[in-house]
Amino acid sequence: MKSQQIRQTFIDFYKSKQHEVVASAPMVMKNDPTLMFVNAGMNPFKEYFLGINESKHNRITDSQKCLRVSGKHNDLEEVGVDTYHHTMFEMLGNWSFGDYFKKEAIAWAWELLTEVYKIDKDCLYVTIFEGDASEKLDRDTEAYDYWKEFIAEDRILNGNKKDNFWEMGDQGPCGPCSEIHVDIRTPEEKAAVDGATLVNEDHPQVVEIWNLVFMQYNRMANGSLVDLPAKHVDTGMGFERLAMVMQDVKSNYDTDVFTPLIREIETITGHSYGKTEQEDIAIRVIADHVRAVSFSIADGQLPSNNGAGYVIRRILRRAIRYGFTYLNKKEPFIYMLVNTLSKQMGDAFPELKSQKNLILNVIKEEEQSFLRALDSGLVLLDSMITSAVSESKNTIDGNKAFELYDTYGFPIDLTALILREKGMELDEAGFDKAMAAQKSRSRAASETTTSDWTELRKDDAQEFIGYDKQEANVHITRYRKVTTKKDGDMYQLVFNMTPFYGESGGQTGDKGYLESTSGDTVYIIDTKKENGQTVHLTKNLPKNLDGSHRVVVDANQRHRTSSNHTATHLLHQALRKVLGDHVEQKGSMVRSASMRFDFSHFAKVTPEQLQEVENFVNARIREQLPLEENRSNTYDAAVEDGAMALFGEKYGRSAYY
Ligand code: ALA
Repeated sequence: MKSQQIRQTFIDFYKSKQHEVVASAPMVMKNDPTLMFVNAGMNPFKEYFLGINESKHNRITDSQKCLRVSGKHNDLEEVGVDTYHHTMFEMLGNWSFGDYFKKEAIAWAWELLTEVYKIDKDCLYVTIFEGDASEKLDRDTEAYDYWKEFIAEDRILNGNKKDNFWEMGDQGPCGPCSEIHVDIRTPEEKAAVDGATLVNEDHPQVVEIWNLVFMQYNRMANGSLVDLPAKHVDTGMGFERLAMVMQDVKSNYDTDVFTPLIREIETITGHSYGKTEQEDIAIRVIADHVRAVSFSIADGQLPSNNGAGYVIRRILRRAIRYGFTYLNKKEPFIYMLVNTLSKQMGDAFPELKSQKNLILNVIKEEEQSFLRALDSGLVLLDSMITSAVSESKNTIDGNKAFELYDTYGFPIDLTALILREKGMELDEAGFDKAMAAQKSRSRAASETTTSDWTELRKDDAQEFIGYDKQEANVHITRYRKVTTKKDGDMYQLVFNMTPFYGESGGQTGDKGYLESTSGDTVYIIDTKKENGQTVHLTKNLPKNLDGSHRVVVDANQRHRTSSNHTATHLLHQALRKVLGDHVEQKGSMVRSASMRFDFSHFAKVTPEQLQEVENFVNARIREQLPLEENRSNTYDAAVEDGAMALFGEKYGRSAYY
């Protein structure tokens, strides 16, 4: 089976089990401060697990683009070194929101693997959670009993909390899980060593392919577990690993997901895959990383100097650096792989086709500038070596090496390699110390502690009324404290309904105030959207949290901000008209006093074009177009009517449901 068909078979199977098929959400996370990137298929559905909002469909299936390069789930250092970890990968998933639970999840997983994909039962092992006394959690005998109906008991293995209790992050939804592992070694290898002893032991041919998570707890800020309002299923199958099994090869990189990229790398660099370990690692790193970077750019996250953009820049630099050192590529070449990638995956992920030119240009530009930095770094390192030699030293000071790394982005392993070649040494302890000091500085600066929500009115869902009203009498339904080094203590308040617009779509959140019946007033200094709810930020809590409060939006500010928001859309239209249809919005920041609009275009805009854009926008404003709203339109109908969907945006529920 080709990988396309493997993906489709999964989706079709769950469709036949009454699951709604949805598209992958963008890989770059918005509206969740705990995550930069989607690191598991369940992230976009977090609000349903926590019971904040209700999904229209209680069964969903998809193939979600994931990136595991930061935070709790981080595979970056393994990538390329082994043959089965990736930065970006697809997670095939099926979800039940308060509907079916362990029995069906297990039975269907088994049916799909053994009857549809026809994977040999003798290759399979499963694990169940063995329990954990410190958490007061029992062994998952329920899952054991369901598995027993399908698989010999000596193939059902106990797993500990690390492997068999899945958590999204330090806080949030979690639960025991049951993993399915495959053993694809040769019969001789299997005869020599029992596969059961290799499960979860980092063997490249005895790997986990699917994780069935039985979500039933919420991990609180103080580390305790509380029951979720309902029980859910969250499964994730590694698409590339499944392809390895189905295509009967021994490495993810030997499947048709990767071979076209690897052939192309061989052609461009003149190095063959399968010759030396170092070159193979470099080729795998590049084949993996070009996917991660391309998908991120398509989803609107360009490489930059901070936050998620910096993570992307580092991934790309890791690829450039492997090419530079082990494949001897001193000129940009990774961008050339984008054509192959877009051809191969563009049907399943059309954003790769429509954004191809942008992806290609951004990568090329990054390659050029990093190769230049590497060149300057080499010169600097050379002068460090010369001065060390003139002082008859054969060690380069760790602080200096750190400066090279920190200021010029020069990779430390490259410094070490060059020093070794010149018979010099690196003061590794000094480097590690400087690195640790910097990490602790930046950790302290960004440290945030978030308390759990205090629920005042558990059953009230939130309603947004801000399109029509800028004042309302509301109840506070929940609140919590957030403490950061920068802002000190702040409070987040959620109301049963709100006229406040939470920051989204580039528009900053509303400000205003809340007044209690006693006259006590607190200022609302910002409004954000988080996991599907609107959260109001205040410096203090109202003295009396119960009862009704009058909340008032700063109408002037909102008016100026929404005018600027409209202006971004006019500007977008003008740019496409004047510069061409290739212009895509790449981001925007809409405030009350100003707006910024980022867009893709490959030349400098001339003063004449700029004038034309300005004239177009001004003419539209003067036309005083009548306001025509169609709020309850579905996403598809809106696109049909000519609305423009922007890549990288998740359009509320309508994009999914
Ligand atoms: N959420 C589960 C995982 O990522 C399926 O492994």
